Amino acid sequence: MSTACSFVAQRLLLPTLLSLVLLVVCVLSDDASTMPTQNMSNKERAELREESREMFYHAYQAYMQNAYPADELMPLSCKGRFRGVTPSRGDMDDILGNFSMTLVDTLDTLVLLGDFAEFEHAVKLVIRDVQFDSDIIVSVFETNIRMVGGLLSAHILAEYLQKQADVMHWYKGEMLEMARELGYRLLPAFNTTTGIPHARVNLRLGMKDPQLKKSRETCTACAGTILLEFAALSRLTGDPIFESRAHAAMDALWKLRHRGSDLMGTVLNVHSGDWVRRDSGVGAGIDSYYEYLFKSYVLLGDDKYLARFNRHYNAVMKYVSEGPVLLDVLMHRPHAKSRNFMDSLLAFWPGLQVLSGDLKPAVQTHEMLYQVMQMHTLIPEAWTVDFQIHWGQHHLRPEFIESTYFLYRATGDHHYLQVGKRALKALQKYAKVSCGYAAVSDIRTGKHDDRMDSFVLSETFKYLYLLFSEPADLIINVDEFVFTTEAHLLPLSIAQLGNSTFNFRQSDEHSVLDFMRTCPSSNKLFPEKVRKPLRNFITGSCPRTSSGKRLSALDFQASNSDHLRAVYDMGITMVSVGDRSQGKVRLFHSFYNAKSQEEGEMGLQFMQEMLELTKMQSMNQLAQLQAVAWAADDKQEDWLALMAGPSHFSPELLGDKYVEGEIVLAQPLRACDEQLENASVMSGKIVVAERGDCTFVSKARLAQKAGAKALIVCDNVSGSSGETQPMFAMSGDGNDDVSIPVVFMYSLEFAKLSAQMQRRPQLSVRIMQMVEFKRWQLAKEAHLNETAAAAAAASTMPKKKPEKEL
Ligand code: DMJ
Repeated sequence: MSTACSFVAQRLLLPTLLSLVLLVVCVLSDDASTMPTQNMSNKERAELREESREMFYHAYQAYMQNAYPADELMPLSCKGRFRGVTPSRGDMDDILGNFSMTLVDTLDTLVLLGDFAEFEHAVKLVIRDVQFDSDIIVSVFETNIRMVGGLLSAHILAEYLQKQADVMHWYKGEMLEMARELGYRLLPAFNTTTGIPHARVNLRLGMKDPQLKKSRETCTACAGTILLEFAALSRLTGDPIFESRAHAAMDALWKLRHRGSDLMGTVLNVHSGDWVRRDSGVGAGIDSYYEYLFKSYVLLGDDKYLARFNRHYNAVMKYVSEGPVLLDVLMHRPHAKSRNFMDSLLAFWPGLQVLSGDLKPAVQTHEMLYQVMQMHTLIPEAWTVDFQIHWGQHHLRPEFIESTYFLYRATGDHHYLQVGKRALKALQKYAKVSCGYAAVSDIRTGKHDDRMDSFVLSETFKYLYLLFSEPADLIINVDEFVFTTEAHLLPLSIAQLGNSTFNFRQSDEHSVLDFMRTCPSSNKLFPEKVRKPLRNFITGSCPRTSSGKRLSALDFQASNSDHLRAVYDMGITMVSVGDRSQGKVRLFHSFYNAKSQEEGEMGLQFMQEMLELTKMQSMNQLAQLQAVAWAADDKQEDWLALMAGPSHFSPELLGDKYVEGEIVLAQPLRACDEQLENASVMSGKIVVAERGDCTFVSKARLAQKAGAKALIVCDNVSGSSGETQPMFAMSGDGNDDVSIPVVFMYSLEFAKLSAQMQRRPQLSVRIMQMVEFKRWQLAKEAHLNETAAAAAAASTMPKKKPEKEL
């Protein structure tokens, strides 16, 4: 049996410079990994369904017995997390409102599991214990999706059970009233010039809380993930205010799209409507905005939302999606990638693609995610383009399982059951603790985190249970419901309740609807065929093959149609990456696509040559790499340099240009406040600030305002290093007001600089082009060698004969 081979030679470092990006994937056709997935027996599937149920109860009981009425369980401490009582985790705690969030979030999962008795008990507890009149600032988005959504779906299911199962006759709509009350408490957040809601609101004081005075920024997903719950709330209570506010927010967001690219950024100012972060992808900060556009169409039947979704979807598929990979771009410069990593939230995307009918890319991206999972066992919070861990946490998120579930429902392919099984077993092995399931703080070490987010019960275990259930196992027909972003069930019948405030007009965007009826038709799609070329995306090695008469990589010209055909026959497909004018292409090689075994092998050799060429090109990267250098001794003879990345928004240090100055740490180190505490000592110095809390460019502006000569941003992820991770260029926000050089250093490199700073408090550093630094060192060495050689020569040369013998 021949070996499956694949290797990745993907460098997406400094994307503006690299002229060739290679991604090589090769699969030998008779490899075992390409065999169709084994079907899962009904017995095994039922066992996994029961195991999912047990997982749910293990977590649920741990919460109920040790944490309730707290918002969350802390599974390592085995106690509840209460806002204002448990030590604060900063902004992260805005999720918590001391309103028993995990229980509310979990109610409808109990119904899906068929546990009516526990559901009834839990509903009684919620009605008895949960209240909202607290002087607490909460996230509008999280409160809406977890609490309002949880209450609404529990209300709907309680009424459903009254009718269908003849239970809970005492229930009189109390949870709907609670949802209405909570909705009112969120409404003050919508009083903005644009109609786009503030990110946070005080449950008791609304926006009158002095801490919210400066509130300005929100994320696109935060503002755009309201409509499903608010429409349901309006339609069920008859009060139109909620739905009208949510529609207005969606309309305002739509107006902010980039008119050229149709993309959205991730952070905006709710008053001015200006973009604060123009990065555009499908993960953190934007994910559920796209989801709610599509699902608002499904739930409410308003074509306008489908048309908008389609416009964005086309843009995402054009700029963000590269085969199976999804990488952020800048909304106003969509041909250039702005990030070199993907985050785990984007794993919901294939599920959304399935719902929208675009199955083939859904299969591909899911396969990429599965390979990341196979490589690291648990999907990390973020991973780089070459599938290395970028952020090592694993929060037991549902997104990958959610997509697996929707793909299984759409295709019936047992591969997805096997994927789900693997995900389930990984959770059992690495996340199960005696008191519930604990998130993992770093999947490289397996160390646990003392958190179990409410979505573990409301989504992760729900989707696992659904994946392993036959429709007949469920008491409700899930096809009659829309799953909110928190996996709460809202019935499609809500559309029939109508809307007293909104007339759905047929908009001029209507024509885009045709998109949904275009290829690929899922009827013709065989997922195994799509997945197969993507197998072994990440690991493996390629055997050498004998050389025949063939096109060599060196001779290859992309403008030559014969060459293109030859390359195609060898099983190589080419995808343009980023700005086409820069001629970057990614090559995929697959034996599966080759015309013959022989040509497949030629293709492999071609790819190896390309790799060599790429390596040489990586020398060019050096040209972009910056150096932070300092003299190791007082005589300034020996210099040391550490690598740093440049930025897109600051002047480049090329050739013999450099900046030099004493180094000073920003206070506070994150440099995100309006003013730096030690601004007075920064004039003419090189400032160091830590990554995080605000954008790179805003840190730069602050340092510049304080008179700094340059800024070094150091990474906030411990253990990161340019030796193991691709260096990247920091992106800005499209403005060019930063005139000081700004460079980025990963943690391990910065630790070395920091050690120097401790030893020499007045340390002066020089920032320059790395290649110049190397050249400078080589010249110095050459000079020293020459001098040494001259001296040596002088000492060995026969002494000039004295004129006269003495
Ligand atoms: C959930 O709260 C929701 O799925 C949300 O849309 C995204 N984040 C979490 C799960 O990761």
